[in-house]
Amino acid sequence: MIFEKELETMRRPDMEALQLERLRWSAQYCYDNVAMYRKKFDEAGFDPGRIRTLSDIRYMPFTTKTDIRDTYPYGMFAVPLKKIRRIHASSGTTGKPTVVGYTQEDLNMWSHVVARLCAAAGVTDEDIAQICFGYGLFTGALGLHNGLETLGATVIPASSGNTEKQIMLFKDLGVTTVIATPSYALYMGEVAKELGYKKEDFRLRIGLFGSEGCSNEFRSKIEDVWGLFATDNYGMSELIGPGVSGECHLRQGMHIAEDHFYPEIIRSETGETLPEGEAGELVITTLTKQGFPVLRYRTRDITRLNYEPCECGRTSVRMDKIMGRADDMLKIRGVNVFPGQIESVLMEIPEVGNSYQLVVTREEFADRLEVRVELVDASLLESYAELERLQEKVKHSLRVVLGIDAKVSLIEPKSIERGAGKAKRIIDLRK
Ligand code: DLL
Repeated sequence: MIFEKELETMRRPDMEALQLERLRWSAQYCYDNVAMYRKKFDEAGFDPGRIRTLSDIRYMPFTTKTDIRDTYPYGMFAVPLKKIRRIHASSGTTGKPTVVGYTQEDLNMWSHVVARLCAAAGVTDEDIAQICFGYGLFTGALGLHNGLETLGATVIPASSGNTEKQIMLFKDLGVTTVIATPSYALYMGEVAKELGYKKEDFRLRIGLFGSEGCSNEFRSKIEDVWGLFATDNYGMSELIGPGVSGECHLRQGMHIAEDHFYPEIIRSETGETLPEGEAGELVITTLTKQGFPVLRYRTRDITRLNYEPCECGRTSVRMDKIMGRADDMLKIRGVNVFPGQIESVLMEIPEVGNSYQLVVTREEFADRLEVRVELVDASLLESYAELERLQEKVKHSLRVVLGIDAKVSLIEPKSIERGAGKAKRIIDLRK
């Protein structure tokens, strides 16, 4: 089902005309209402009134996480606090969180874009959706919650954690749609199996996953354990939360809600705009947001854009799965690798379990990587010869597929701590 046909199937010239009109509005609005933007524009000699074409955006200064930090907590809000209906925040790994605010119009838009993506994945008003993201400052839970209600689905706000109860609810309430991080979805599947459930005990048919990377191989494991169809969904708090982009039922890239979010791809090192199809850092400009608008926000996420209309009928530009964060890219003896590629290799090896960690250290100016990966079966640990054989197999696959040499440590099943939110897979000891 297409939720907002007119907008989702718009011809490219019409979409560009709409975007240009909105870009001009958004740039002027930020200049008039946020001191930080006014200062940046003035310093760069950028006059928002002179935007004539979409490509003029390249003259506009970037916005970064540092700008948000420097104006903590409300310095980038463009309306008086009285008009802010909701505040969310993302837990910064260091220091203060990133605080974002929504007006009523922003909340309405958010619900709409999320409803669209849920519909694109195949969710309907007949579905019963259990939200296993943590409710709270994180945008995932309330974002999906309101979007699914807007679509007309029945929403169960289970929140994250208490895994056995989640599984009981899936079964007893006839849940058809699950919303979680991929790592938590697979973990719940492992627990359900241990408790003796079979996938036929459940009515789950669709999983809307996101908020962290998930290789196709990892996704197949989730689909197998639950017997469902999974889509990938992307967003970030600074932009709105979930709802920026997501896969339709054909899963040929994530459709961007382009009428509200204007995407560009740049080369991180230089800031130059890259042509269509090239991989680089995703930069997003919000076109309609009022409470916390961002202009040319550097997401640090690496992807690629495809403007070909999709066979599903939607004409919106699609982005590839996130290949990694600009900050996460590992350079192992000259070879660039993203953690997601390592995941793909690991998940193809049957003896390897579902959890892994990448420990990065720097010795003598070179990054060194240790891949710690759980075994499926603890009995392997008893046979030294078997263990060594498997270790060599994992090492070999990493070398053949990615061209890197890593230290491989095989560890007991369930020895890596499981969480209900985003999995912590990279331990960077370089800093
Ligand atoms: O994770 C928003 C969200 C919630 C998206 C629920 C989808 C579903 P933050 O907590 O601000 O917001 O984290 C944003 O998470 O910059 C990416 O690095 C990563 N991320 C989000 N979605 C994906 C995805 C939410 N589908 C950061 N694949 C982003 C890979 C993702 N990484």
